[in-house]
Amino acid sequence: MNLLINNIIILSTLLITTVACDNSTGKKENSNSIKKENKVTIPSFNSDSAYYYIKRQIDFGPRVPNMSSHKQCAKYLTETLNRFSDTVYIQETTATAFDGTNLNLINIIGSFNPENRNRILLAAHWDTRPFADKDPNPDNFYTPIDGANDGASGVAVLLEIARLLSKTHIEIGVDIILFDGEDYGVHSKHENKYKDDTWALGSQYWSKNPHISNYNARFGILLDMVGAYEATFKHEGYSMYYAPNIVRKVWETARHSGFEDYFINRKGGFIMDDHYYINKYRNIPTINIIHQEASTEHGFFKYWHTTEDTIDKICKNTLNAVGQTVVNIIFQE
Ligand code: AHN
Ligand code: ZN
Repeated sequence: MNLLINNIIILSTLLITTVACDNSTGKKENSNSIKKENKVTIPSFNSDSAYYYIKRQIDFGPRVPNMSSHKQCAKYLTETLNRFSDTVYIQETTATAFDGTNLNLINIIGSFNPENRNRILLAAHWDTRPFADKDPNPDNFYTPIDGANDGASGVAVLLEIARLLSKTHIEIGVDIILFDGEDYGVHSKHENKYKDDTWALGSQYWSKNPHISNYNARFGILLDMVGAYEATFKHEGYSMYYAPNIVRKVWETARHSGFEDYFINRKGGFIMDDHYYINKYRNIPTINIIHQEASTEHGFFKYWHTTEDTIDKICKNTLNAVGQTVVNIIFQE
């Protein structure tokens, strides 16, 4: 029964692989080549490009499930990942929200070297919150948000990484998963605001029904709110519980790359997010790079779940710190 609902479309196959192996020198490289490269140059993350990918998402309007702007953005993300990766999978499903709304969700997955069993999973949520329930103005409590930071920033960093990977030959398998329905969690003014499992609906579905049965990866990295000015990333609770070695590895790499002002070696809170379900249901040790700060009531960045989560709050240096750190992780594996 599940398989009928689990509507997976494989967009491109091996044909794309050969084309995607064009490297930056313009020479065609055979993916079956036994010649080993001994010098690997780590590509430079381009934060202008990542910023542009945020702008493109914002321009569709709020990416709230069931809205036309959501559908249009899904098409854009699918086409973009299809240009950069070897294979794109679209996973469509429906889920019931906390208020009974039936949501049409789309998880979008771009895979590099799909045949390699040695893989890394990178993820972010692409949907945006349907209501600004943390807005200082109560008139906005039911207004959808732009989600420049909360949503678009993580996706943009992953699209830029996909672009870089399309120009570089790598051996390792990489899956970029854009989850839907992360931010439809229970409204803070709702009668039952501590209802379980109302967040991260797309990743709950994927974790129980991965795009490839028995899907596995060595580890996973989730990006959430990675674009604000003066962002601070602390050791998130579930990440430390399920994947302490990955947290240490990533924070260490960030420090060696010169980003210790962003990646702080301090304990953060436990955040219910996509990585929780990947750990719980798929047993893939997955961490969350998420902006947490002590100065706000909710512990997130100042404009979290407000109508002010807009592109003017995005800082290219922050995008670069996160993007280059993740690129360095991929290339040191
Ligand atoms: C909770 O507030 C329970 N989780 C936050 C996860 C989240 C929302 N990330 C972005 N938006
Ligand atoms: Zn959110």
